[in-house]
Amino acid sequence: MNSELSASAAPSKKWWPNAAIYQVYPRSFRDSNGDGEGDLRGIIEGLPYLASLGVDAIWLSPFYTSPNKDGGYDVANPRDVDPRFGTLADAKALIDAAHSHGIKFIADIVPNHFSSAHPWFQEALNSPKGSVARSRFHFYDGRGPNGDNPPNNWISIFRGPAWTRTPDGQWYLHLFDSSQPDLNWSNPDVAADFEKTLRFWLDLGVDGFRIDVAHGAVKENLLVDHRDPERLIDALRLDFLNISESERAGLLSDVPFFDREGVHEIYRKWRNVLNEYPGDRMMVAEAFVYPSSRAARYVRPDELHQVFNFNLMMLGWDADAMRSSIQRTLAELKDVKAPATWVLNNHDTPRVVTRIGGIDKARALAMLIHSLPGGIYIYQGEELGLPSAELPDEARQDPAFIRSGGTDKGRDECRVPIPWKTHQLHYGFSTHEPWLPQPKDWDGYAVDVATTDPNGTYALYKESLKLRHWHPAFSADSELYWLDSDAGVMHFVREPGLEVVVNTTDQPIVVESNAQSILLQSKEGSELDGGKLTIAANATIWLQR
Ligand code: ISL
Repeated sequence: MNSELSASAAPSKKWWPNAAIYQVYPRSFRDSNGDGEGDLRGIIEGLPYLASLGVDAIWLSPFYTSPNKDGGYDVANPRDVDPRFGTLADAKALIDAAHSHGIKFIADIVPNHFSSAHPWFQEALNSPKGSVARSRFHFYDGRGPNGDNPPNNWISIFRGPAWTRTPDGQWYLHLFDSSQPDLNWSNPDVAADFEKTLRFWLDLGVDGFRIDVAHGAVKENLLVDHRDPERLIDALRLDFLNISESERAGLLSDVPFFDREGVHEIYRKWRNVLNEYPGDRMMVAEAFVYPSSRAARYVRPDELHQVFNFNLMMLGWDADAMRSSIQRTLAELKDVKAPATWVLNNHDTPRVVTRIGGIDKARALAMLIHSLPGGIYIYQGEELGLPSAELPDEARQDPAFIRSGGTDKGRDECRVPIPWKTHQLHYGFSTHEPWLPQPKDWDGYAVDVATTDPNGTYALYKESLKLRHWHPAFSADSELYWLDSDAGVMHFVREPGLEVVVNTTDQPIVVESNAQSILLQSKEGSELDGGKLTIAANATIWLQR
């Protein structure tokens, strides 16, 4: 038997190490005022649903003042609410309402860039070269005759040049859309402003922050060309499969705008700010860095609390690959004594059902990650078994689609508004045409059906989250032991008392097991009899030992 300690630290009463955190994409969750876009009051209306599902916390993608060129990740005022989502009073009401349901609240914070509509950027445009106002961003003269060429050859993550020229001839850097100028963290105004933002939301009662592009705030070699900027962007995409592991490794081993040493200084300071506050506040980093051992550096004891682990999102339904990925993640995080996180999809990626190839595999995969040591993230609609939506190009709004000239379809397909009610206009999401069209065949996924179907994906998630709360095997210090298993199978134990078997093959498989009973299964059809477990094809089963 191969023993492996869980990545979790010592026994802990903290709320977040094992939490199930539900990501709300506010624009698409629920619309309370009939304008076709979700809003904060709509989320308040949806809280009983989330409480009944059993989530521990919600994380909201940005709802701050924004021209909304990149779904609110273009922030024009990080300390106010965009009118499309409501008011600051609504935000306070939502935080309080979540707390009254026993649900924690995590806000999103975007340190890599502001919106070009932010007063600082407007001031920079109206200030001379070399001014303090310009030094809050990355303004440089261009190269070549008259400075007509950008300062370097970097490509934006949404494609097209990473530099845009201003009327006086200087260029500014934007790793994302041209409406998202990158901030210059070597200007002390930037750090001071973000500290103000952290305190603003902490004072309002948030329990933590999700940090957008946490690995990007600090840049190096800003005036040096990259050897292959187009391919570098391919390598950075989570869903880009047309690249070999060795090519990806070569390109990602040194990205001049990501994972620079200076970012850690920022998060050590932020940690000190959070430590000043009462209660158990936390931060989770979106830090997609390579190799994955680098991610552990973001959760050293004096830095952030969690880092998203996107590794399983890049793997197919392959038992060996998933097992090694899980083992590697747990080992890497054990060194820094931070709990693992497990993520199957988010607002930037295809939905898991679509990516992995069907609902059976998606349910089995969910039960696999729900059984691992650490915290889980659930993206809204995942619990309904929603697939990615098909969309006509005219409907697409993602800057990744627009800037790539349509070669990149963008991320709108996973952002389509949630269906709440069967056979109702816009599935009860809104009384108005939703901002992205919903597919015609989503009646079967609607919340009202899902919550009454005992065999549905919602029921599976609800039962799994319930077990995670009461079964002692899910405590933070529970160990995980791998058992020997046949090809295509993962078999492990978490003490005390939980045995997990995953069958990734298309055939039922017989596995030896001395378990006493079946706790939960992703699919009907498994049987436990006289030391033998017959597990259905493409299924995960939890057993009581
Ligand atoms: O989705 C991607 C490419 O199309 C990723 O590379 C993604 O841009 C990257 O993970 C950073 O994502 C975050 O920051 C972006 C924002 O568009 C994403 O929605 C957000 O999750 C810029 O703020």
